[in-house]
Amino acid sequence: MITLYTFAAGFGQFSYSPFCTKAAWLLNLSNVEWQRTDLSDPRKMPLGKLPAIGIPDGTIIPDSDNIRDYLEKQGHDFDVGVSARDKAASRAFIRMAEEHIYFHQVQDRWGDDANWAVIKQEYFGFLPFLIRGMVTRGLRKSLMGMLHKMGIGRMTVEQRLARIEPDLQAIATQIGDRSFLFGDTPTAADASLGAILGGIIAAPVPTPLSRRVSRDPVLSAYVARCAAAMD
Ligand SMILES: N[C@@H](CCC(=O)N[C@@H](CS)C(=O)NCC(=O)O)C(=O)O
Repeated sequence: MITLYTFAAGFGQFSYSPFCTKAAWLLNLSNVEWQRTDLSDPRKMPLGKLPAIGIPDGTIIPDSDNIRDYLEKQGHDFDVGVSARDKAASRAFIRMAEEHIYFHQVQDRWGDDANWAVIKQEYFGFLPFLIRGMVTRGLRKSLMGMLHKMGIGRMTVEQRLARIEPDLQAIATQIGDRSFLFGDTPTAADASLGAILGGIIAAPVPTPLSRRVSRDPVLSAYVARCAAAMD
């Protein structure tokens, strides 16, 4: 049996972390037997992050991309019927979601004071009260420093919305009148984009970005379809 090491469920999602949700969806699509183990501290994982899976020989495989690779090597094809050209586009959509759109979600959750007040409690409520404030202040400062260095943290909300808009339009155009990105059944790219857009919609306190996605009829219906197909 495979064990998925994941951050806890929250805000109506399989996990606070869209990468953990993506990994769970890939496992579901593969029809393998698996169980979840929730962790709050990923530092002992091979890459110091979640998700990771423990496979039957005892190896721990970190990173949702490596998890996909492992499942594919076990014989599962996530992209049945997807042409070579669409597989290339799929790779680009995954990267756009995971290396750009995702960080706007992080900025929304950790940078926005109203959301931070909720997630601080949700993510770190297990910490003893006496040290919680100090630990969470340090973590927030370090994450905001990273986003500042990336540039996202230097933008106004309006500039961030303008930056992400063409990405969202590209996704909506790709979906078009289909159920999923590359046809009427979910593929690997949907596990990634569905989880990341779902995480944005699930902001505990609505933000301009979460409203932009949740009010988009194509994107919000797509997120709902992904959740229904892969949960
Ligand atoms: N590329 C990784 C990204 C995983 C990732 O960024 N996980 C975050 C949660 S969404 C994490 O573990 N953060 C904890 C940390 O960096 O200390 C994947 O695809 O699995």
